[in-house]
Amino acid sequence: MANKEVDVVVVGAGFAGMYMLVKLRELGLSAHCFEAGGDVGGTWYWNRYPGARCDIESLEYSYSFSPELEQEWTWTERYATQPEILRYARHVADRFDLRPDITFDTKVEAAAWDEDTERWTVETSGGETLAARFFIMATGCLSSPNRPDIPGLDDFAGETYLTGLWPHEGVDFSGKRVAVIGTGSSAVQSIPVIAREADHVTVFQRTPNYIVPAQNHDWPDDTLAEAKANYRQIRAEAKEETGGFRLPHGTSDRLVTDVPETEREQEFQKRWDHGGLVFLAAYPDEGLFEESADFAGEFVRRKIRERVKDPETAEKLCPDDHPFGSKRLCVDIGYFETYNEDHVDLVDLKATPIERITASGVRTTGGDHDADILVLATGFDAMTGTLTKFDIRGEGGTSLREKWEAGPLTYLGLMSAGFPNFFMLTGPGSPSVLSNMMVSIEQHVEYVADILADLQARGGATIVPLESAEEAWVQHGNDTAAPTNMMRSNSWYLGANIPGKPRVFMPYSGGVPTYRRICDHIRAEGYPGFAIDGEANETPVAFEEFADVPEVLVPILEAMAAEAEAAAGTPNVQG
Ligand code: NA7
Repeated sequence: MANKEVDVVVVGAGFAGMYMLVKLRELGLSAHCFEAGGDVGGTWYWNRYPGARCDIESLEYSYSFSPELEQEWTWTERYATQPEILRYARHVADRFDLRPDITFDTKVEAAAWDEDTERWTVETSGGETLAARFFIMATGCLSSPNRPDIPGLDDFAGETYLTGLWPHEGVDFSGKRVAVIGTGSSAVQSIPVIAREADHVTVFQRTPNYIVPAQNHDWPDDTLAEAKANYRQIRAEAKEETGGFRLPHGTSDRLVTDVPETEREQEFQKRWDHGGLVFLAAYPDEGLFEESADFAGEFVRRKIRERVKDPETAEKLCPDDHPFGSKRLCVDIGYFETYNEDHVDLVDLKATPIERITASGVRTTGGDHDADILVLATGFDAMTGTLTKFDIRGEGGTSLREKWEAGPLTYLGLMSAGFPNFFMLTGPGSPSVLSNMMVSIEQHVEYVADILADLQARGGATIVPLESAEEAWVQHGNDTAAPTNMMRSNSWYLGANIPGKPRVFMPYSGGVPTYRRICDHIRAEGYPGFAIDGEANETPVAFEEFADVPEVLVPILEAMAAEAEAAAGTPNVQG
């Protein structure tokens, strides 16, 4: 029996959960949020490893919903550090007085839909049972750190840390030999900072990554003043870009293969000098063909060879087994230069794989590497890892975990058939990790709030997607990702980093503006693909008609779709 009744239970007090609380209050709904951590901030509460910072510019990785908040908060650096982002999250919690509606250090353990009462019964680790009309997961996309299954991990006699679960009191590396496993974003950010303190650092690299410089700097006062005067414009521009962040250099309307070498080099150099993720998307075909991606790839490799003095180490650091842009592009501050230090070594796990962890360090087929501290920068069970940890049961006791055994099934990455009144903010099937999370969070939160307001207005009680709509959405997601290079690498977008995880492309790759237009269309048309109070709207939605394909790519994509259709022997709709 529930001992408390609310309109909405929200799980997670990161940026999605906090804004959801703000919107639910505006709607006059009672809501309670449960947060496993001791404070707000979500990913920025847990990921406190040295050097942690955002790879989206601070002026864009921030809430846009409150002009007053925009004006009163001042970001100090171009790419905000984790402590600064966490301060911002705390400021938001205080400013909007959110804490009374959040229970910290408490997990939601199970949630089940009760068909008779049309309520979710939610059980928490604190022993509470709540009845709620709506159940919203704001649990983030990268919130289940991956502790790798390396033999002997528990035998290590020194200290072991996961970057995604970093101790709040920090770690003292001075005088220590440190082994870092992994070379993704977290490792790229933390290694230069750890190396400044430690006696010796050995980096264990399985896959070299494409990495571009952040060109970070403090914000000059005049830039900040100008941004504060133009925030509406900044937000509007970001929302119209595929990734949800501004591209000051845009994307060429020509194919990279059609551009003369000198012009291409100048273009890449301009973006390199600008710094950060704008290096992506210089040319429209880069994301589609390996040969096209390789122009940028080769540019990055040349830069690595310039930055790393020892040619053998430089070669090991050069990515060559996946197309540029097919895995998350990393952004660095002095990463490659760290390998020029005498006390920093790189071990190429492709040549000498890890055999086991021993009491004294890491044993590879090439020998033993002693260490006092082991840092596991080994990433996350992304996008579905957290959602499937919970025991969530929908109609007829169906388990979400079981339903998703072969991969996540959602409509719009927002809801799942058979789970009424259950929402996932930035869930699998939405742009999420392929975008500026702040932009996608705000869009989802506002969309959910609109759905709840529409339900309220029509006196409705339940909303649930139709299986047919879910199938169509999953198909559309697969069709959209199919021609891209992202299908040609072992990335966490595909679950490839977690042994045994189904290889399914999880985020929606159609881009932020296209996705938003689809969502807005569905709302404007009276929710095709959903059943409201049991009344199904089966009007099909032609998702592919919303695609925003650069003109130069239209004939190419059409030809690729025709080829795929011929190969499959079935009609294939290609956006
Ligand atoms: P990532 O990008 O998933 O990186 C994890 C790294 O750890 C990557 O280099 C992996 O190699 C490596 N890894 C994982 N498991 C192992 C084992 N068992 N042995 C050796 N190496 C391993 O996670 P991050 O935390 O760095 O970044 C996640 C996102 O957070 C990032 O994109 C930003 O958006 C913020 P692999 O490449 O799989 O061969």
